[in-house]
Amino acid sequence: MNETIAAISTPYGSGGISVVRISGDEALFVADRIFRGRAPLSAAKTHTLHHGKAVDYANQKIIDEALASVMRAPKSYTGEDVVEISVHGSMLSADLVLKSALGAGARLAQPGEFTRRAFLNGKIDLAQAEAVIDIIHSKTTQAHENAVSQLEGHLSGKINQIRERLLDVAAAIGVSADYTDEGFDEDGREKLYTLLSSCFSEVEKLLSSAQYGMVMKEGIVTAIVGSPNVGKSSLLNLLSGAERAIVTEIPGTTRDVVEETVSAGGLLLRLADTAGIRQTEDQVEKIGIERSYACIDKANLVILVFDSSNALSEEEKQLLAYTEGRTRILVLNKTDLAKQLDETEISRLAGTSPIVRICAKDGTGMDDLVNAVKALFSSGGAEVQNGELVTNARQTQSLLHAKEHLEYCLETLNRNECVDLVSIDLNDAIADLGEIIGLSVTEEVVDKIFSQFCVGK
Ligand SMILES: Nc1nc2c(ncn2[C@@H]2O[C@H](COP(=O)(O)OP(=O)(O)OP(=O)(O)O)[C@@H](O)[C@H]2O)c(=O)[nH]1
Ligand SMILES: [Mg+2]
Repeated sequence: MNETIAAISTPYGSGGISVVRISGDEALFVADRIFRGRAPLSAAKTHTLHHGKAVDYANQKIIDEALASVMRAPKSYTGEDVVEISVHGSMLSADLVLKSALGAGARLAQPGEFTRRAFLNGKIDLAQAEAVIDIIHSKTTQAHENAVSQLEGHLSGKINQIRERLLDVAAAIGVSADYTDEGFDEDGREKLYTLLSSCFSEVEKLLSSAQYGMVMKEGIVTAIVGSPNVGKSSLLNLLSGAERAIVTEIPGTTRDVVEETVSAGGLLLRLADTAGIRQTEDQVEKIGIERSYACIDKANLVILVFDSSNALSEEEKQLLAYTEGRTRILVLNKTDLAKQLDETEISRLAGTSPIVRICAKDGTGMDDLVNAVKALFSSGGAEVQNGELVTNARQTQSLLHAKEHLEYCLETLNRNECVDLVSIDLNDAIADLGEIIGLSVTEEVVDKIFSQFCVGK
């Protein structure tokens, strides 16, 4: 733990600057051996910047012009003494500075080791460490905003708040078991029940945000399906702003699944344009249609496209039946042409699914489509405040366990059983919430989380 570590913290390649980060008890000592400035860095005040030269420790040859920033423990990213040496954005300069630091007594940092030290030194909790990964990997403004807010501790604060209320309840039960024979009276039990059920609903609320949180971060897997020639590929091209898929007036143009990821209305759509569904004897088209169904089956969202200049076909009715109960949007395309589609019938078959009219030829109605997607996927997020959105599978799992244990607590109270019996499940729920912020996690879990980081972070 106290070994001094070093790594290149900027991406591999050429750029404006490259940064070599050094952290640990000996960071200033190592830095002094490889950096020549006006005065030794070990004499520098914390949070100061120094101009000088990075040198090769082995032969004292100048590597590059450099700036060194000094951040002393505990007010640094890792909580230890940290020196960051910036050189010109050349991979060679950065590599040489790193080698020099390793020669001068540092050891190469493992992936995520700087952030891991921040966690072990109590600078951030585990949910905040996960927010750091999310910031690095975020692909939409919304995911980014939520991750930043999580790093500030909003989710952790919420979890802590619930956990502390549960700890109070556990303490009250403990006291009653120690000092009284008869335990809680009717009034006391009722208070206990109210307290526990309010914690239960808080956990439930966080969980209800998780489904939305996950699609917000990972993207919405979206299948564009329908009969041949209705304009599925045209829609894909329009959404992606590029001629991604081949569009022709020949029905059955698309055979393979064409995938594209686009950002729309702050959400990430993982689009799959598929082969038009119809009866066919063509071997290749048949395989394509099988793949269309496979896409529907694994999608979070199905966009069913219809040609409004054609009447509804039997196959389209079957497709509507096949996708019933799925999160779907019905898109009526080609609104520039004379209408043949019976809209009363389609409204009836749509059930609660939204219907959007578009013209893929000129882009009319695209805002309505994006708004329909947003309306379907933002509701879970509306329940909680920004930064309290759960976007992580591990955290979701712990919340699920906490919810289960709290449910058992409430059942025990309902059965009028001895209050002592509540303790076991209550303590489990407290531990589950602790897992989220890293209070009760195994080394294995910690390893797994930090292995997702890159070297230098
Ligand atoms: N008038 C009009 N034509 C359109 C519109 N959208 C698409 N088309 C035309 O309809 C034809 C089929 O479009 P595609 O996007 O290839 O349709 P598809 O559903 O992908 O067809 P398959 O891949 O064969 O299943 C092309 O000639 C398009 O130019 C529209 O809004 N209005
Ligand atoms: Mg197509």
